[in-house]
Amino acid sequence: MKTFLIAAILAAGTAHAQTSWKLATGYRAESFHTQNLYQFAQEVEQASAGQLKIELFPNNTLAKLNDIRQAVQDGKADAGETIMSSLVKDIPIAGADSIPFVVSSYGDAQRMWSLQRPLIEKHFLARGLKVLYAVPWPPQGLFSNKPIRGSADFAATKMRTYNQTTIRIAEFMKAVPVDVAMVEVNKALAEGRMDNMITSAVTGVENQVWGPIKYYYEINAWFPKNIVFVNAKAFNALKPAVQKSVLQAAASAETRGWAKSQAVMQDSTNELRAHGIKVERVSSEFDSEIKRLGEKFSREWVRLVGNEANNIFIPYYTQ
Ligand code: PCA
Repeated sequence: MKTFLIAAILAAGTAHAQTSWKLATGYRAESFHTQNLYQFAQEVEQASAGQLKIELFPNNTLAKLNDIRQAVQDGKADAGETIMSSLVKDIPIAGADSIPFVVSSYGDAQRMWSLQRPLIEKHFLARGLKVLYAVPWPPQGLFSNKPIRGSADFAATKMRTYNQTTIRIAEFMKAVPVDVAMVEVNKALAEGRMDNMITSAVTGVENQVWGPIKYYYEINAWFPKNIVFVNAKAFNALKPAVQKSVLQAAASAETRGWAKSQAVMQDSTNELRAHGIKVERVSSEFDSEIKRLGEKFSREWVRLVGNEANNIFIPYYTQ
C-alpha cells in the first residue's frame, strides 16, 4: 500500500511538472512556416526534457488567421502564429514590412526586422503577449490570368487580398478586392472568384495556381513576416530553465526560417515555370507606375502611424 501511495504521488508530481501549449496558425501543415514550427516544438520538448509540449493547430483549426492574436491574448490558445500585417488596425507599426518597395532583399528585410522588433515587442507586451520569433515570406510577386502591361489592365478585375496593404493596392489599381484566405486560393481560382493576386511564389505553388494563372511577375514588392508569440502569463509560469529552452529554440527557428524562406523562393519560382507559368519582369512603364503607387502608399502609412514610423525609417534609410 505504502509503495503504491509513493508511486501515485510521484506520478502526480511528474504530471504536474508537464505543461502543454496549444499553438494556433492559419497556414497549412505542409507550409514551410508550419514545418519550421513543428521543428521548434520538437526542440522545445527535447530541451525541456518533456516539461513543455507544444501542440500545433494548423489551417485555422483553433482560430482563424486574423483572430489568432486575440485568441492568444484571451487565453483561448496559449501561443500562435499570424502574419504581422494582419495586425495593422490595432498595431499600425506592424505593417512596416508590407509597404511596397521599401525592402528589396533578405538583407534589407533583416535590417527592417531588427528595427521593428523592439517596437513590436513593446506593443505585444502591452497586450500580455511575448514575441518569440518572426520569419518572412519570400518576396511578393504578381500572379495574373492575363498579361499585365500597365495598371489599367487591373480595372474591374477581381484581385485577391490578404491584408490591409493588399486591399489598399487593389483600390489604387481600381480592381475589386476579394478577400481569400491563403488556404482557399486554389478553390477561389477554380470557382472564378479571382483574376490576380500579389503573393509569394511559394503560395502560388502550394495552391497549384497553374491552369487559371498564366503569368507571374517578379516585382519583389515586399517581404511580409509571420510572427510567433505566446501569452506572457503562460510564458512566465514556466520554470526559468524551460523559459530559456523556449527562447533558444525560438532563436534557432528564426535563423532556420529565414534560410528556408530564401531556399523556397528559388525552388518555387522554378516550379511555377515548370508548370507552364510565364515568369516575367514587368515593363518599365508599369514598373514606374507601381513605384509611384508604392510612394503614395508609404505617405498614407506614415501619416497613419505617426512618429513611431521614424524609429524604423530614419535608421533604416541612414544607417
Ligand atoms: N503568402 C500568404 C501571405 C504572404 C504570402 O506570401 C498569403 O498569400 O496569404
